[in-house]
Amino acid sequence: MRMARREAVAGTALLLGAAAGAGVPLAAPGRRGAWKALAREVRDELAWAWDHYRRLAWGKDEIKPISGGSSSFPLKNHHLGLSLVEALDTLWVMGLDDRFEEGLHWVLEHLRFDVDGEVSVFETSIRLVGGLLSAHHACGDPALLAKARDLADRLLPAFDTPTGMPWRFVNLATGKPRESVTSPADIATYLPEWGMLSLRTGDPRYARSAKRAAQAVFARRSGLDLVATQIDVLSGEWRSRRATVGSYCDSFFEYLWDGWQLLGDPDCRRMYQICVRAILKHQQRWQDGSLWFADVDFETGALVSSEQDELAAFFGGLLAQGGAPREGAAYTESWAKVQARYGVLPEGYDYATGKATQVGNALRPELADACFNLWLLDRRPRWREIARDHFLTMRRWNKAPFGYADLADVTSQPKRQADHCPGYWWSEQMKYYYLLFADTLRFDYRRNYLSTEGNVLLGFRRPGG
Ligand code: DMJ
Repeated sequence: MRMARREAVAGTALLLGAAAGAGVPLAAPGRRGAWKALAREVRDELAWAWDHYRRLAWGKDEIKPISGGSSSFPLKNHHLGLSLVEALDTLWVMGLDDRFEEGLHWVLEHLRFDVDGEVSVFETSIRLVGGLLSAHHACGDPALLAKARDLADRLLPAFDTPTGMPWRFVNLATGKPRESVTSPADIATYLPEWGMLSLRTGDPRYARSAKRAAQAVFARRSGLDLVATQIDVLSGEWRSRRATVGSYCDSFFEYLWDGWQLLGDPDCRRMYQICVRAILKHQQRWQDGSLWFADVDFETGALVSSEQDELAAFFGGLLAQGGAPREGAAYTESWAKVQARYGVLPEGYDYATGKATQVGNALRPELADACFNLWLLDRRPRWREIARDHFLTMRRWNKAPFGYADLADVTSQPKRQADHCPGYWWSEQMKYYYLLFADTLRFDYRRNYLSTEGNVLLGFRRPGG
């Protein structure tokens, strides 16, 4: 979509403000049009990337944005249109209706899950079950709900364990599970999607399995109320001692809160409060005026590591949602400082040494996710500004010939790209930016729910509906 001249100028002013780090009063009265112009720029980028995907990788899981090739995930050597499914509700909320319709058509005509191959239960659920459910929420087509249900039915055999915690992988055709040692995030990131499935189909098995799995992790917390990163779902024994808010545990905490927020389940709120109180007590660290969360031994609370996963950057938004807005804001500001320093966040950062420990960037959405959730709560312009910088630096560094790419090294000059675009790019940051900047009538800014993958399960407004 082309911008009118006035809007283009406003968009450029935003750009200059960010590039110069000039602290332009972007949210002052009268600048509303500038944010909307930026939203159009976000939409233009998504449409541009979709058109390349349409031409070069239609129905494939992931486009390779530098070479124009493709890669499969979550199955090996078989494609399920992952990026297409993840993009659907983003296209819809942006009003890219023709593209939404062509994607929907592909799903209805070509997407089948009867494949003799093994998938990660967690990744398949958050991305594909969630993507189909949010597309169903957008347009109401019952075939989308049927497909989400078919896929969840193929994942369900993984939950058949003595503890109720699911195996890590399952075969979509045979239901054969594999890998009993897995993480709290893999085990307990189901409730919102599977709760919605139960509500919409009337079949309680989905919500029941999801809740039982979350409760099983919670029941095994330590005396300090902390959980660790690895557990055996057959014996129920922990296989690690490291408590973290990053990778392996992140969305376990998120979905405890979400079970309350979306489904109104008070057990989930209680579990969330107990877990997060313990994190604030045992993992909170202040370094040079910045708040971080250390990895600690889950039974003694002793420091294990000061290295932070970029994945944990979402946690500021969650803290604020769960009733700790000061800590949520401070933690998000800590990550914003790292963003200001590197331009694009590195995958790993050590707050004690002030150095990047993993220099790649997998086109991550977490800081924009936190900004979105904080902004929904307090509407402070600061969150929009951090998200704006996230978008502009991503456009500067991650944009490749045929789409958006991971970075192999955020510290090199110039930053080095890698030939991969993850499916979540289509579902997460582009949607967070757009919703933050657009003030769209298609979204209810007061009553909504976005999943860990950015899938909108509540809050869409149909035009004229
Ligand atoms: C997404 O798939 C989800 O947000 C998940 O919970 C963890 N992070 C990736 C994106 O980085």
